[in-house]
Amino acid sequence: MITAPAMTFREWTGPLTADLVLEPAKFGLGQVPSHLVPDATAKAICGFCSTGCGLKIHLKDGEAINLTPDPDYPVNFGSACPKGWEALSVLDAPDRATMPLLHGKPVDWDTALRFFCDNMRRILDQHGPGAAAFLSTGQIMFEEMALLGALAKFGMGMLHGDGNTRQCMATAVAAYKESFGFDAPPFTYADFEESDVLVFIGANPCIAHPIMWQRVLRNKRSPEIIVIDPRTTETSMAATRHYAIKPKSDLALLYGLAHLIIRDGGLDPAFIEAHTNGFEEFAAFAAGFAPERVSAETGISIERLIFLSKTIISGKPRVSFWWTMGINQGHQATRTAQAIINLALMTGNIGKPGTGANSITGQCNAMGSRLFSNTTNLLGGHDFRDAMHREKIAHATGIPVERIPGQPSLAYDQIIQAADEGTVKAIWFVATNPSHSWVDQNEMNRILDKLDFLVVQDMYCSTETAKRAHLVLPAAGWGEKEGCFINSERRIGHSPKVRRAPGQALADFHIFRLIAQYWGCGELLREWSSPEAIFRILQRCSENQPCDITGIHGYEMVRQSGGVQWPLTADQASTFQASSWKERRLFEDGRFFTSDQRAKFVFEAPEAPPEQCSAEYPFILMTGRGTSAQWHTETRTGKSAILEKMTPAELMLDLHPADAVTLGVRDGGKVRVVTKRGELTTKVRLTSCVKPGEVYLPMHDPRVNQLTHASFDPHSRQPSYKHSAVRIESTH
Ligand SMILES: Nc1nc2c(c(=O)[nH]1)N[C@H]1C(S)=C(S)[C@@H](COP(=O)(O)OP(=O)(O)OC[C@H]3O[C@@H](n4cnc5c(=O)[nH]c(N)nc54)[C@H](O)[C@@H]3O)O[C@H]1N2
Ligand SMILES: Nc1nc2c(c(=O)[nH]1)N[C@H]1C(S)=C(S)[C@@H](COP(=O)(O)OP(=O)(O)OC[C@H]3O[C@@H](n4cnc5c(=O)[nH]c(N)nc54)[C@H](O)[C@@H]3O)O[C@H]1N2
Ligand code: SF4
Ligand SMILES: [Mo]
Repeated sequence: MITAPAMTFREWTGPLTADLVLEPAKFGLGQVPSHLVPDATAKAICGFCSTGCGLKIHLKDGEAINLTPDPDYPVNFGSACPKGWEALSVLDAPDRATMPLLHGKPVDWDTALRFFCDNMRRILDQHGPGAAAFLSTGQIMFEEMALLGALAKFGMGMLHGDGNTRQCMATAVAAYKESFGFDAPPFTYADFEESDVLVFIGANPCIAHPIMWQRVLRNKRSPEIIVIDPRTTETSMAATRHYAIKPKSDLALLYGLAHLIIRDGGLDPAFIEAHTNGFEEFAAFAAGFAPERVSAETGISIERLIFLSKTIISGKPRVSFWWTMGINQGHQATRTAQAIINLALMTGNIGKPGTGANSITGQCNAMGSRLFSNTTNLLGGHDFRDAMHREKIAHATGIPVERIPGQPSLAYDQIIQAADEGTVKAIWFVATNPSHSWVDQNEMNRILDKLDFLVVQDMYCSTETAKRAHLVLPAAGWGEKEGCFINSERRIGHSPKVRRAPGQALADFHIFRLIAQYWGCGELLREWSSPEAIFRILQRCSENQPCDITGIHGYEMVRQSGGVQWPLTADQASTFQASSWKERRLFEDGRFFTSDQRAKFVFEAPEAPPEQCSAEYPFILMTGRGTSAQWHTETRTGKSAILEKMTPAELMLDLHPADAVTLGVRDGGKVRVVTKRGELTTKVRLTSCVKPGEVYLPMHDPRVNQLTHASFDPHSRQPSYKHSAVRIESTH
């Protein structure tokens, strides 16, 4: 039975997502304009979140006229969230970039490309390969990401490139690599349905992944659903238990649970013995996390801690752990993600239906970026520093090995720091809007304004970053170009071109090809001639890696089979049956990707977050998603009239009523939110969904990151967006 999650949220005053999921017609969605009748249907994958829903695009004379969710796609079975339903309408917006803009003035492509190449070449020639960088995205097709990475690094000779996935998935990548030996999220969405206990930690899928939440609602095992989140969220209201943890105390909680599981006999000794390393040391370390200490550090009572560990122990027998940005964005994020992995390993909850230590990805192609963006890793999850890997990739791509750099790029924050120091002089942003979304925004914008050359390649010319750019390259968006995405469960899906891009906007793929031509490295990338040709090159790059996809017979197989989860080796392909291979998880044989095939227990002592409350800044500000109708910096979702109706009219700070009394603030009143870095004025919503001393702002307002404190996990270099000290002042 499907129930409506948002409706259980009594204090929720916004639009009801669930209404739209269940009754789209009420909102005028999915209806064919009366003067048009579709003559064909194309199958696509949604280009917003990492759920990767299948959409049917209805065509008239080869052009899209509307869409409906695909009932046959093994991800969403006919449902879509508001963003998916509105994916076509956001393409028609008056601020679409239709011409290249040079210093804000329209120019033709020839002028733009010459200007791009002249400036990049001058900077690289004068200052060396580290002087220019690209920053890409989890939101274009992975064939395009790979072409960008190959063009910039192998063709143009740039050393540094990273992406917005640093803001998002870097922690999960670092955690999995060290614990499992490869960046390998093990789950499949069927695990939502096959679990007895689902533990969501720092994740709010009712808002951020609504169709994954629909999969949870299909679970027929009467599961215990546990949400660990400092706030009372839509997801926690729909769960069976909510643990309103003190912000950023997850590490203590997770070690405390390990302590209790060991104490109360909840281990799976056979699994630990056969498939892991380092448990003895971890057990000795966890002995220091007795419930008294953990209760004091997390704000959760000893009774509730014991209940939680008992629930995991008696998981009847399947327990799955799911995490997102509440974990990935933190000052000790990698160790926290690994503390979740440790719980799954010690209880043997991995590689079986309904189990796993499962990081949910964010953007439609975050997973594609992790494997194929050629930024942190060499194409296909390889290591730039490894000479054998460079040889292999040279062979697979036809690029001479001496053009492949022997060192990885700087991380995003290090590139920005280098720009501040003046060693990076040019940055090329593709499909990301960091003047809004990067942490400590005033500082970021100050540094961006110092650059000799700032290029933005985007669908819209009005983004905060595009407004600061010397050169804007107009890009086609989802639906206006073809290629593949990889969703959270490692499923590769294909998305076709179903309409023309406006004006002179071009697919990122074509922009990269043109730049290669103008730069003079077109011949080097000769084989990278179409998205599908690049797909074949990337298949070769994946050979013998955990993400081996050499068994896929081109786009046709991806389209016909409802997507293909990686890996699919040539051997596996001989037995591939689309019907019986709809859901696959990793580690069913207990063999991991480390050199001895054992998973590793990794741990470290918890430390206090770098920015603490003080008398001057007494509140903790958390940030994250607002509603299911809003996407990040709202360049796309802000353009739909329907989504606009589902979005609060203005920014609202969630504040506890007890704090409002002390501050003398009314519900709906205005306050100033002040940090050491900046301030903004906002309306207040009084709600006990936040605890006293804690406040929340959605990230979609362009001012919010003026407040956020820039601290970074040392292993993943992912920013911590969810812990800043603020002061609240009444404005009257
Ligand atoms: N509608 C919509 N959906 C989206 C997106 C969007 O912009 N809009 N973005 C997509 C992307 S790229 C991503 S990465 C995902 C993000 O998906 P989520 O991670 O689910 O979303 P967030 O709201 O950023 O954060 C999740 C929760 O972490 C909690 N949290 C904050 N601090 C802590 C803490 O210290 N500990 C714990 N345990 N929890 C904490 C917050 O209260 C919040 O409810 O969403 C994807 N889906
Ligand atoms: N305070 C706070 N800040 C956060 C977060 C948080 O929780 N709190 N979360 C962080 C996370 S997890 C993420 S992922 C980031 C997201 O941050 P951003 O990546 O900056 O967010 P988007 O708005 O998705 O930006 C994508 C840009 O690409 C453009 N675009 C879309 N499709 C295409 C295309 O096909 N081609 C081209 N060339 N352009 C295209 C869009 O118009 C948009 O300008 O934000 C981070 N920032
Ligand atoms: S849940 Fe994600 S993939 Fe599915 S329709 Fe919504 S935004 Fe698109
Ligand atoms: Mo993200």
